[in-house]
Amino acid sequence: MSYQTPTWPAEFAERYRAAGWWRGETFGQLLRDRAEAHPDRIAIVDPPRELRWTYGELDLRADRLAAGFAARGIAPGDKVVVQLPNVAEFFEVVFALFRIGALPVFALPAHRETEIGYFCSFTEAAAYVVWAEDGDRPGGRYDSFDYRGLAATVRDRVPTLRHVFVAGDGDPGPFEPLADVATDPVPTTGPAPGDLAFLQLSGGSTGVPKLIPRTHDDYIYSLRGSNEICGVDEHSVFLCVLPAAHNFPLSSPGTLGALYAGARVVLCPRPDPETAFPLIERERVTLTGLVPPLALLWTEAGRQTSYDLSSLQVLLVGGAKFSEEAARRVRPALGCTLQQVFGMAEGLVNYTRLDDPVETIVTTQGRPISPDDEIRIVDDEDVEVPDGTPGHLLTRGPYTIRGYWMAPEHNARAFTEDGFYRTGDIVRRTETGHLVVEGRAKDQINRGGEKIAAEEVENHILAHPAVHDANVVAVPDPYLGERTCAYVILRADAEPVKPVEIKKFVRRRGLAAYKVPDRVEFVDAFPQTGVGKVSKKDLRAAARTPDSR
Ligand code: AMP
Ligand code: DBH
Repeated sequence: MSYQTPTWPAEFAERYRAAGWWRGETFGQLLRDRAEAHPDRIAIVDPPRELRWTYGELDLRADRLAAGFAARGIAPGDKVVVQLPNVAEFFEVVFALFRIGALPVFALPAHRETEIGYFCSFTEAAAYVVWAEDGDRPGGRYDSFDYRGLAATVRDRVPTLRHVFVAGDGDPGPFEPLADVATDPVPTTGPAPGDLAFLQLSGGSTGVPKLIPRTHDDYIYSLRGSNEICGVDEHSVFLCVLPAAHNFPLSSPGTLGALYAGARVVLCPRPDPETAFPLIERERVTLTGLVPPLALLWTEAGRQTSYDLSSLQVLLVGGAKFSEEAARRVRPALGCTLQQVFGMAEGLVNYTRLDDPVETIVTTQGRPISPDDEIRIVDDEDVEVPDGTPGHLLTRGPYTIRGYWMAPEHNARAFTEDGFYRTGDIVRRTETGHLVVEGRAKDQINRGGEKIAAEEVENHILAHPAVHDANVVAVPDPYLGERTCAYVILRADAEPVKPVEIKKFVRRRGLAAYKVPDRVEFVDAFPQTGVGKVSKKDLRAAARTPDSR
């Protein structure tokens, strides 16, 4: 482990500090400051459980849990994989870890043995936090998946994992209930503003997901910048609809932006309008963020709802390209301003501005948060192209990482020598400096905002004994934007298999369900490029016309 993950060179760090972007704040301290300034203001609302935690209560809970974690040997720099649904404990846990200087690794509820096992072993995680609810309660509020079973499998596979903590009122099984961990607070020094705060996940384009190291200073700047652009202040009420651990609802401006502003966070247990609309009415929600497929669903439902959505001022839509037609429908249906957001967990976040002309709001994905976000749009030879011409988006700036965590080979490809991140997105810049996402150069499928690395899924399909070769590509889909199609060549001597068996096989390997191919097609050969490489471009074209094979 002698590799040092690249970070900002000293002259950049100095510049970002001098400009006032990095202000020497930490998450642990910012919660303390808010709690001291307004202890009785509501910070977190967890509606299904009727929890309403004030800033004072969240602060105290974070302190008590931090003390309990520390007593169990969780130390500064330790990694803790956190896999929780949209529940109040998510914030108690991550702020406790922030206070210690231990690093949450933000897993999604959809992740399974393959992903969680990898996060735990690759980061040598000290602990893993999961959710269990009382199974007798009708309807199960989140998902019915048994995370304790997953935890048992992972613990057997990863000997370094010392603790599993179970949040929620379900039977913790052989593990320790999170509720038993908290104890009397002990003073701690806490991390420095330039220290890592957590590891975020990348959708990625490689065989295994990449981890994204974010510091207190850089991430908090992105929150402050986002709040200003999205109009978040202490009167705001943010509804967290997407999985809380995802970078978009976490930081754009997200739950952490809302807490930074001293605002209120309302946790939505499920993303459907039937769950969300009553909460918007009851809690007077002012802003929320959705991926495009949900935004379509909400605008459809919003047209004829009897719920009062008049408090909603801003709907952020991002994670995948939002079509112009769908974008035009937002205000008529929901009565709020659309704000497009084109962001990435690696850093750079672009927003349309609330006062941009409607045409800009519906036809672009916004412009960067910071005057110090450097944008380069280049051709295949890394030569800059003129405005209006699509090219590869490269970026560098005060909240964009200089390298993935412990990934030397990948970093050499994903970053230029002078530290620009190669986003893998194809964009063009308009005269107004807004970016329009035109496509993608990375080998990834964007399934309604859920990113899938083709190579990762291909590797799992290749493990099937009947499979000779596999290629996974995106197919256009009217609802999700894209779905996945796996083209598979079977071994000549293989027993016949059905497409559904390939899907089941991938699922059984313990992969998040959204990565299981939507469609599997058997072919005799793959189309090739001039130099004899598999042409994914031709495969994508073939996938558009299902009877072309
Ligand atoms: P990740 O790097 O996994 O955090 O995923 C970020 C990627 O999501 C970006 O690089 C884009 O490919 C995609 N993305 C996010 N927001 C948008 C958007 N508004 N329009 C198009 N693509 C988006
Ligand atoms: O897709 C993303 O990763 C994303 C989208 C919008 C993101 O990370 C963000 C805003 O911060």
